[in-house]
Amino acid sequence: VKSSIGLIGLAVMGQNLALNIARKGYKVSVFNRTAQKTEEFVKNRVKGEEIEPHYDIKDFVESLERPRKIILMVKAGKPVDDTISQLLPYLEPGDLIIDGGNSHYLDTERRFKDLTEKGFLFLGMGVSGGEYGALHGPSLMPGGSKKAYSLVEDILLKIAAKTEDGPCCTYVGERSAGHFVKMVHNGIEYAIMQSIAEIYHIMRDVLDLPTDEMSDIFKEWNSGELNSFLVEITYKILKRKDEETGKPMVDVILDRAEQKGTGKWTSQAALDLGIPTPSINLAVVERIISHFKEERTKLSKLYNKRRSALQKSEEFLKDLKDSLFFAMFMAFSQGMWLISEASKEFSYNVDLFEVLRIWKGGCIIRAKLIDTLRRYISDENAHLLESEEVISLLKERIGSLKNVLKVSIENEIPVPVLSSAYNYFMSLTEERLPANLIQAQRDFFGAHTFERVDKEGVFHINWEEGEIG
Ligand code: NBP
Repeated sequence: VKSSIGLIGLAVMGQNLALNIARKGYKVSVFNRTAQKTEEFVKNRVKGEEIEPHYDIKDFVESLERPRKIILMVKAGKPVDDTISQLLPYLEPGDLIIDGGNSHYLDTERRFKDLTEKGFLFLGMGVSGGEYGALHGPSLMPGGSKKAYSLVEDILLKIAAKTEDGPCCTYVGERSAGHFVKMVHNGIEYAIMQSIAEIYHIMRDVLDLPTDEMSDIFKEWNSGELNSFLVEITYKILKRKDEETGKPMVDVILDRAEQKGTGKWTSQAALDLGIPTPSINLAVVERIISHFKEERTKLSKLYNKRRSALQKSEEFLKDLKDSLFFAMFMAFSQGMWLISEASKEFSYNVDLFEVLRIWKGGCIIRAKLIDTLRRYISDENAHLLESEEVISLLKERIGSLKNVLKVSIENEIPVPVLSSAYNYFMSLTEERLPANLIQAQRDFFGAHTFERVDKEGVFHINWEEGEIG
């Protein structure tokens, strides 16, 4: 019997996705560049699931039902192109390749065009939820063509995470829309992680709280409006002790954060499209700064920080909680606005309401807040700031955020993402920004012209001539 689907790439994600698909009743053929990984996978993890290992790419392709459907879970970049080149000689027009890795959307755009011209079908599919999600139900963000999606829709809906609003999978949009949306998902993830980290920093270095107590606080927050996967793992992380030293695990982990590029790509895309995503940008920058551990250590001795311990109080804990809510909201606001703009610019035809629905389960940024966002999202209100409920939610919390920023500044704690949320909000809600002065400066040194507030037209004056004072 031929397999319903094939999967190439048996690292953590591929193994778990193959098991997930097989457990939903589909026969799966698998292949991996290094044969030993395939052998180990079959020996150690396949327990009765209908998974057929292959050690030759031609045999692998021939084991599949027509039209063939092949998921790639290989490392993003060149490995995807290499794997596609190896496959093509054995495929027939109408066969479908699905790239489930974190590919850059411009690579997906190129591959989509190339494969479509050759008569093949292609989906660029974002997969979120890490290894647990891949096995038990990820959030799936496939983009490409509706025709390609319809070939695998039944499988994808079955393996995706489920919420009361249905499976966390939908046809996201044309061509590279799926990978674009997955990239922004990760950008939002960066901003929320950094916001949580900044709150933790204040708890640790201003409130002087023991990690167990911080854990209890995050746990309590997770039972309310901040309920989310990232807050949940935070309280679990803070509870964990190092087996060797007995110290809290976070205290023995080096403060240097790595990245694989999706946050940076989100910022790059946002700058190219002209959409403000300062919280995402600064979350990327802060990971970069974290890398300079030696410099930070040296400089910290040259500039002693002024810190005065603040007594923990219910009021200040509420300020922290409300600030985190505010920052989380702004991360989504920036991300959704970016997706909306990309959808227009690249004719993706993305349904923002559906994107939020498939982020409700399975993925890293799943959060209770998404239900609120879904009530108000639209192309006209993609940044989500215009509904009455949101206006009062934000107005009620701005005082808390100001207080947290004040305490951070007084205690010389860096809070780039919390303050970016504040400044993004304050700039967007300011009728008259000082950009008139910038336009004057541009006209002064570069004759870039300016518009006037009192009449139509484009103007330029010779700034060196005429009256001064
Ligand atoms: P990796 O990203 O570590 O990729 C390892 C796989 O790529 C192995 O199967 C490896 O084969 C294969 N590969 C490489 Br490396 N170079 C290759 C080449 N030139 N030709 C063919 N195959 C090649 O695995 P992962 O962490 O499971 O992630 C898979 C994809 O899913 C990535 O794009 C990742 O960004 C994305 N993703 C990961 C997560 C996560 O939590 N890890 C979450 C969401 C998305 P080999 O065994 O022969 O070396």
